[in-house]
Amino acid sequence: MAASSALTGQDSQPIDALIVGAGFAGMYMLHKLRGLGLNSKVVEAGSGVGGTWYWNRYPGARVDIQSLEYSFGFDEGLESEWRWSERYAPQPELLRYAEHVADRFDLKRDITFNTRVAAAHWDDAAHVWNVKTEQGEAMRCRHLILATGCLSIPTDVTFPGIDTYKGDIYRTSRWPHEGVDFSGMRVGIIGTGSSAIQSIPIIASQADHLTVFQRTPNYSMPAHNGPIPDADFEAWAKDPRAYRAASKDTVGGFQNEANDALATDTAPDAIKAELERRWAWGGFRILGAFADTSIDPEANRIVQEFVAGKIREQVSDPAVADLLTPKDHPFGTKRPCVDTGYYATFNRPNVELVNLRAEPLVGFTPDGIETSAKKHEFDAVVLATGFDAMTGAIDRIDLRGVGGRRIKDHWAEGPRTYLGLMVAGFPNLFTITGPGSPSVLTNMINSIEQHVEWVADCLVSLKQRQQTSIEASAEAEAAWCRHVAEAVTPSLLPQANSWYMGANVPGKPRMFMPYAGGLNTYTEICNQVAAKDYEGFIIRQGDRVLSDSRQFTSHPPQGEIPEKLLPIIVERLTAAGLMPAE
Ligand code: N01
Repeated sequence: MAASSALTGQDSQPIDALIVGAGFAGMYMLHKLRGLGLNSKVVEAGSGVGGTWYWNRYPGARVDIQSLEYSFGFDEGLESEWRWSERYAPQPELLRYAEHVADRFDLKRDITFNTRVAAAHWDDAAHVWNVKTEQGEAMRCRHLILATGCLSIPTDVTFPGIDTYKGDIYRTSRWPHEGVDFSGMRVGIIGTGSSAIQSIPIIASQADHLTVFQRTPNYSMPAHNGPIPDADFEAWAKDPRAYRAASKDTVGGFQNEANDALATDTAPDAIKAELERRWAWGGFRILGAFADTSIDPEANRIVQEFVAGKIREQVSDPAVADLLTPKDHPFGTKRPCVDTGYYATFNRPNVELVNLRAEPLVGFTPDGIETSAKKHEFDAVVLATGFDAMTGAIDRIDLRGVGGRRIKDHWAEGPRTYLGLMVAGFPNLFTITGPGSPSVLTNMINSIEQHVEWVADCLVSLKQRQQTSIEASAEAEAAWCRHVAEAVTPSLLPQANSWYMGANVPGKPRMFMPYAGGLNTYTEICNQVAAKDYEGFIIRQGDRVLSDSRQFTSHPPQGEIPEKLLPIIVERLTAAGLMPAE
């Protein structure tokens, strides 16, 4: 198959690997490959490193996994010289950390900034990727590694009349580097996801008046942020290696005191005590309270009611508290938010909540926003309207594999991958934390480390054996997609209209994109696949097929499933056609 015409004609020697994106994934990938003697470069759309933490500079932006765990563990020197100031580091500190990593490992000399990849076409004759940037540069590489982030491309959402609006519009995900001071302003914000929930308390404290336009409320837990308690730091510092290993050996890639007990088997007083203890601890801790809340609707309702009670405790107007209480999705089926003072912000006299379900948004006017009930005047409007998650940054690239097949066509019914790492028909293309991997259901840094190390081992293996290409087989890809469905179907996760499901982007196929089987299970599967000589992959030397292991037979370890939950699980798997009916 000849190379597609648009991107041919380069004479230069291909580099070993081109990495797209200089967030945490791209930086570690570069460092790792460099250390292995592979000639690698990075292209990055922004003017600096940091990815998520480079772009999302809105007020209040901070991590929702504790910083002791949301940081690299691959280098003991890096680990020991960095001290986080707070349990949940704020965005400026995370960006400083990213800069520190780049400087410490001298990464910037191999990163081209302000450059966005527009197209990448596989040349089946030369076994290279021909890459073109929006800036007009052409590059050739043997391996193309997309470290483009799961939440990096904002949705295309727009509103009638938005171009007529005379005030300033800010997107949380594209916040001005110089910051924004809302003092004395009338501000409107659209959206009540994590970005809005973090920024609303701070904008409210600056602005004269803040109007929050809510379509769907979300669950949010208090961060109880502050300096890292000495006891926590000491537990970590005693043996960071063991601490990190323990974090990685969990479902979510962070330590969350997972409890085996079932809420439906626990006495009400004991349930309350457990939920109160976890609420007081803060953040995601409440997610691990009981083993059945993610599966059994009755158990989930117990936690929903507890959180609804907490919202009522914090919001003085019962009608506002009721509006802020989610009713359309089970607890934990959208990524819950972690806040600092979110609910109490609605007690401020300068904050107003507009329920867009009752008074739909009509559009923008030159002076502000119009709903079916009223015209609101604003000096500035903030859009916290979310991302084209998991696939947006990948399928916006004109990516073509064997025979010129476009990734958009391959993914027309939802993203299909093998292990969330590779796509059938797209040789030597790797996705870091791609769809089909645990990624956004986990502590991203631990998922990134696992992926980067797996990919690096794979490239070393190819090089040592003088192999030219590796490609997921169609059979293994299909088997993995089925397993991804099997992993999520027993849970309540598919019941929410979440961005995990692609539900926030009109026309996007509905499919649960991340792998819900847990980071620990997933890591074991990836290791088994590699140990079985890259089972499920087709490996070539030139045009000659060396190893054609099309099947994926590695089986995830079976955890203990409480007997009481088995009927629910069997019923859901059977209804989804993933288990034969008796
Ligand atoms: O985006 P979202 P986000 N009219 O999609 C609303 C991560 N993150 O940027 O739900 C009116 O959650 C939309 O309403 P609805 C985290 O994983 C992490 O806040 O579609 N409203 C929703 O309320 C998170 O889950 C942190 O009805 C419209 C909001 O906009 C993910 O990023 C911080 C609308 C979008 O919420 C995404 O969070 C921030 C319209 N036309 C983000 N279109 C940390 O804490 C959309 N909305 C680490």
